Amino acid sequence: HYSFFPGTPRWPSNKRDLTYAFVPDNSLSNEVKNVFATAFDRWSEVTQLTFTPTDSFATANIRIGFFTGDHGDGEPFDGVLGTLAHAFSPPSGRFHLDGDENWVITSDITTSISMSAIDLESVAVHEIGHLLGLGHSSVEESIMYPTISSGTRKVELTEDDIQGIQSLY
Ligand code: TQI
Ligand code: ZN
Ligand code: ZN
Repeated sequence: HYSFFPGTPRWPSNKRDLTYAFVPDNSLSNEVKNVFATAFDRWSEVTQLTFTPTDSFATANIRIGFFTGDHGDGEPFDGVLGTLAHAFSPPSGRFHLDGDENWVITSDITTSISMSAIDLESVAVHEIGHLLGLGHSSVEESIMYPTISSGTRKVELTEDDIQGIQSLY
C-alpha cells in the first residue's frame, strides 16, 4: 500500500502547474531531458498536475541535477550503486541523481540491461513520486516500492501508485 511523508506534505492547490529546470542546463543532452519529460508525463496523465521545463532554474519549482560524492546538502552520493538518487518532499523540489551511476536510456522494455546499469527513467518516475509527496509502498510491483532488482526497467504506474497520487491531488 502507498504512503505519504510525515505530515503529508504536498504542492498547494494553487500550485498545480509546476516548472522544472536542469542544473547546470548545458551539460545534458536532449535525449536525457526527454527521459525526464516522459517520466513527468506518466504522473500528469493521472492527476491535474502539469510539468513544464523552464530555463530559469532560479524560479523553477523542481531542480534536477547530476552530482557526485559530497554535493553540499548533507546527503553525499556513494559512487557506483548504493544510493542512486534522492528527491525531497514538497515543496522542496530538489531532485539529485548520482553522476557516478552507469545510467542507461532505453525505451525498449525487452532490452535487458547489465547488472550495474541503472535505467534512468525508472529512477526518475520513482523520484518524481517523492517530489510530489509519495513515500514508499509495500506493493512490490509499484513504482514506489523501495527496491528494484538490478537490470530491471519499471516505469508504468500501478493501481497503487495512481490511488496514492490521486488521494493527494
Ligand atoms: N534513493 C532512495 C529512494 O529514493 C532514497 C531514500 C531512502 C528515501 N529512504 C527514503 C527517499 C525514504 C524517500 C523516503 O528511495 S535510492 C530506488 C528503488 C533509489 C531506489 O537511490 O536508493 C529508486 C532511487 F526503488 F529502485 F530502489 C530510485 Cl527507483
Ligand atoms: Zn543531494
Ligand atoms: Zn524511494
